[in-house]
Amino acid sequence: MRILGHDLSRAVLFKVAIPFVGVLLLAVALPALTSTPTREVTLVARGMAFYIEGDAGTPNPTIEVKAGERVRIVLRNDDRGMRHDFAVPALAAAMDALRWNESADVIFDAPETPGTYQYECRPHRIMMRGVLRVY
Ligand SMILES: [Cu+2]
Repeated sequence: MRILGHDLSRAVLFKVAIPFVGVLLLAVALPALTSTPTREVTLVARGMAFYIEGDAGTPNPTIEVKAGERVRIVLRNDDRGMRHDFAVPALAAAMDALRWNESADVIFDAPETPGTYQYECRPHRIMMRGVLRVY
């Protein structure tokens, strides 16, 4: 095989070129792997309120996250006939509105400074809102 005027044997190709491509792929994949969300919260929108999945007793619960961590919020809309979304306006985090039985996620980085931020369903923020607490 000739590449750029050099003869490359099959042996050179397998010993040099293929490992090189492997290292390149790893370099590309590594940032994506390290930015995996460290905090995942699954919410359900039901009866005009948010609930943590599996905890039907606490409407619009406080969501606690660590400063600087990557957060993934998954929302499932269990309200037939209603459209809901999830947003943290102060952090410019939002998803498109979901129809009944749809799910979506939004990924954002918690601020580096502890504090509290409002999360909400933008179409129903009077009823559907809670506190995102960054500690
Ligand atoms: Cu809503």
